[in-house]
Amino acid sequence: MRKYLPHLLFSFIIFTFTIMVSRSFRVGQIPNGNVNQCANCHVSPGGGGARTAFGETVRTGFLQNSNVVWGPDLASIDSDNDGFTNGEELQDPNGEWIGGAIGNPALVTNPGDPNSVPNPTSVENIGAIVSSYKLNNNYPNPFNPTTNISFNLPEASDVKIDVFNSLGQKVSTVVNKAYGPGAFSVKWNANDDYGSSLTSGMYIYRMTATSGFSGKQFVDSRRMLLVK
Ligand SMILES: [Ca+2]
Ligand SMILES: [Ca+2]
Repeated sequence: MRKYLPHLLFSFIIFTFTIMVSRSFRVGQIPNGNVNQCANCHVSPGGGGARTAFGETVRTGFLQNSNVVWGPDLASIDSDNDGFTNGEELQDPNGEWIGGAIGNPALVTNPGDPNSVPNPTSVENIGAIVSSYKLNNNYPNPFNPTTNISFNLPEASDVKIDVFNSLGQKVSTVVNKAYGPGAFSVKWNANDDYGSSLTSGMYIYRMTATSGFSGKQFVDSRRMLLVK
């Protein structure tokens, strides 16, 4: 037995080395992969074993010769079903990354962990011409953990949307910036201003829009229900 020992030891070292190299190798095959390291794809932060939802997506459809095929297709999937695509979570929403630095690493979240979601929210212009101010019902509602809040601005305005809990305490500022005229949709992930997820309950969101021209103010608020 003893004469096999060096042999076994040698095989073990090669095996471990191969695993380490292949893992760190793959971490470098997705944008900002170094932020979450092995935890992007594996439940155990040290890597190996059971895969996260993102790891499963990669394993079942985006490996070529053991290399990760990053691109618009993988970027557009929301593997962990938290309301944000893999690309949004890894700071490359369109899947354009081909190596090197991209986006803001400080805003990267884990595409394999539904409890790791971007904060602050993303806002998109949904491209309609509108004639009056309006705050719409959030969708979906009830929601868990993300919902969309949409609003109309007939002219350029400073927009602030705050969320209050049932005690009337402000828990989150969803947006606070200037917009041109149009229809917009904001994704909110039920995190407070410190990045902690809020508990189930009724929340109120309030929009204050101040016209950049006349200074005229539009204020409206609505209720939404977070159910976990
Ligand atoms: Ca996601
Ligand atoms: Ca996530």
